[in-house]
Amino acid sequence: MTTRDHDLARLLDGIRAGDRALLARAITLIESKRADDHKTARQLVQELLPLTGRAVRVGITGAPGVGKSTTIDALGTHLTGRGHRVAVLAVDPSSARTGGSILADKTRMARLAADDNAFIRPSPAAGTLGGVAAKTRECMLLCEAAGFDVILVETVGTGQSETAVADMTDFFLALMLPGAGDELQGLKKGLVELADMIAVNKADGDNIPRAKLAASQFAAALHILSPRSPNWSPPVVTCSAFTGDGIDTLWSHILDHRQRLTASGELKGRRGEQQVKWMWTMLEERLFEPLRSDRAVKSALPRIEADVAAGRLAPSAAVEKIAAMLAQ
Ligand SMILES: Nc1nc2c(ncn2[C@@H]2O[C@H](COP(=O)(O)OP(=O)(O)OP(=O)(O)O)[C@@H](O)[C@H]2O)c(=O)[nH]1
Ligand SMILES: [Mg+2]
Repeated sequence: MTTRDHDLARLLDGIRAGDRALLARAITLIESKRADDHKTARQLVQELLPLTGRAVRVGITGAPGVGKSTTIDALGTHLTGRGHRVAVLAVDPSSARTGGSILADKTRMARLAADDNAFIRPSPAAGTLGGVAAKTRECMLLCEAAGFDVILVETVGTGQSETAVADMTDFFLALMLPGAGDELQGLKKGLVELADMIAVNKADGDNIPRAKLAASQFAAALHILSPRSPNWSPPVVTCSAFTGDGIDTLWSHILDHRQRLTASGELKGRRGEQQVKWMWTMLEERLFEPLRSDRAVKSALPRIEADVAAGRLAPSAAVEKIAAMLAQ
């Protein structure tokens, strides 16, 4: 047995036993940029695949500062209190996520961070969205294999990362602020097509009437748009991550959704489609890899781009040139 095989066996055993330290180490392997680690990471995911798929996967989005992390802390703690094991992951491709903001996340999720039945993993360091999302998805599988039965994935409210997270979760929750009337704050068509529930957060103190007003406006707006699923009309609720009001209702809607989509077979279909999409995303990443790693191509690209921009080189000729370099 090589050292690598030995490491793999140790990680597999550790994850199966629900060991969070070894889970964290396995995730580091998944996020590694070293080619030889990739192979071990693939083996790890493949081996653990039979233990995955049973968790409730929830994506949570919303504008910066809307209270995603605080809500995750409240919801997660509510769930661990009921015997669940909760893993929190993040997708943030802009992620020049510094130590500072990771620390900020841990303080926003102070209760969960100290909870033995929770596991928090910040977004992998910057990469392409496809890359970051693929890694998050693999982390999710490892967490499931380690016995976490609820996965909460936080993402910033930008269109592309929202789609990526909706593509890896069963339920997509959009958080909003009580400031009603502000052109229905980013209630963009795209988001409505993804959201399985809208929750107006910070419904506490003086905010309560404004939160209720916002909720009724969102409900009216949703009414005229066609929902994501034929089996589910997205509810609009209010909550407060501070007081905990409405947090249990979030969960009961998630369970209700799960029950209906399971009964209709839609959940199974959704997950199947997600698997296929995931395959394509990984294939694209894989095919693009030589472009990013081939030294000759990398050093030639700026010049080629400049030539194309200046009209000295036709785009089609540039493609030929690059393809020829890659084929060498
Ligand atoms: N009044 C009130 N404030 C809240 C509530 N939830 C969060 N906040 C505050 O809102 C601010 C942002 O909270 P976060 O949980 O960090 O928000 P976020 O959406 O995760 O922010 P980013 O990750 O930076 O996009 C913090 O100061 C929180 O204390 C709430 O329910 N009520
Ligand atoms: Mg946050």
